[in-house]
Amino acid sequence: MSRFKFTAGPWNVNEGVEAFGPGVRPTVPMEEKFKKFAEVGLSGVQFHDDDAVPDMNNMSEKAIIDYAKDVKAELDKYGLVAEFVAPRLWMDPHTTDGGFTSNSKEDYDFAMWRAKRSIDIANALGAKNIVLWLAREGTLCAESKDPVEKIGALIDSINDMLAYDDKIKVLIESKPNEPIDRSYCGTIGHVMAVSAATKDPARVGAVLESAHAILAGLDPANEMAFALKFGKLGSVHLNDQNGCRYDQDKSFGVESLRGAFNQIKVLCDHNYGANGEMVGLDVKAMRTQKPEDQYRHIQNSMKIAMMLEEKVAKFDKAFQAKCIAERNYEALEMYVMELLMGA
Ligand code: GLO
Ligand code: MG
Repeated sequence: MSRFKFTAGPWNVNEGVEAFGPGVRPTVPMEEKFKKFAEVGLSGVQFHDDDAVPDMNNMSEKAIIDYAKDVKAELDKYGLVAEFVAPRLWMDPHTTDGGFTSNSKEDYDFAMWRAKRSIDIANALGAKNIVLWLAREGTLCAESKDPVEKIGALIDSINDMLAYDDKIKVLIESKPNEPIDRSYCGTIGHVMAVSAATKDPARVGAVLESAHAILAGLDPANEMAFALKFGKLGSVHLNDQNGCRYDQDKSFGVESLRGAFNQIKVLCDHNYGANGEMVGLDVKAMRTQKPEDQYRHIQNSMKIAMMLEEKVAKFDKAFQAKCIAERNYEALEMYVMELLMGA
């Protein structure tokens, strides 16, 4: 049994499309994903706005809400909750140059329309959070935008979301690059600063994804800790990453077991989840994986997280205190290694 409630997004079960090759697995219908998510032990689902309401660009505001209500009924059927809704502002032609920081007023308005519809969809699904993964908010050509002005535009857009709904929380998912070259919210520190500059900082928090911290050259557990200190860690995307390259979304813990242990440790030590926060697994199956067993990466990630929870429960705090008192960090480090290796 875990202390955490785990979630994943429909995009975490996919066809295996990448930049150098097409899909290799058949598309799985949404309801089938819900059914499987429940079977493998997830508590909830994370959504992009158009995962929930695929044709939303061509629908009225009322039709979007009605459609989302039907999705909610399907979630109920499988005993799942909706964790968040994220406007997918990286696929549409209107967001080629970003949305909230686009140089085009029309594109900015489109992004705001999607953000507000995301809030409507979140309310229909019973989700308390909007997630902003700011995929294209930044530059491909550094001189194409005034970064000071654009960070202001991002803050304005969040203020507009907060004004649209007086309960919704906005969580920014930091990432330093990809698909954009230079992003405006690369780390948790950036997210905290943006949060503090909004009209209601208590409703603007962060999502920390392990791989994104590694891409920024930072330690995921330390990044989580930073947001936890400010009471602003609204969600996490656990996964793993083999160094600084494209965003890999590997199963949690498969590259750095000690790094993964420290993520679970900081979450446990600081009672993450006590206010309803969930643990998202933003993991991708290898392209080699066959459709018959294409939920395995989610199951593995959850299992590793739970095994690490047990390691955290076993962690000998008295021995840690002794090592700290004697300033014998070599002994403490070896203790952690033995704990993880089962020696
Ligand atoms: C990609 C992100 C992405 C988001 C998701 C939710 O790098 O991690 O998977 O988490 O779109 O907004
Ligand atoms: Mg993510």
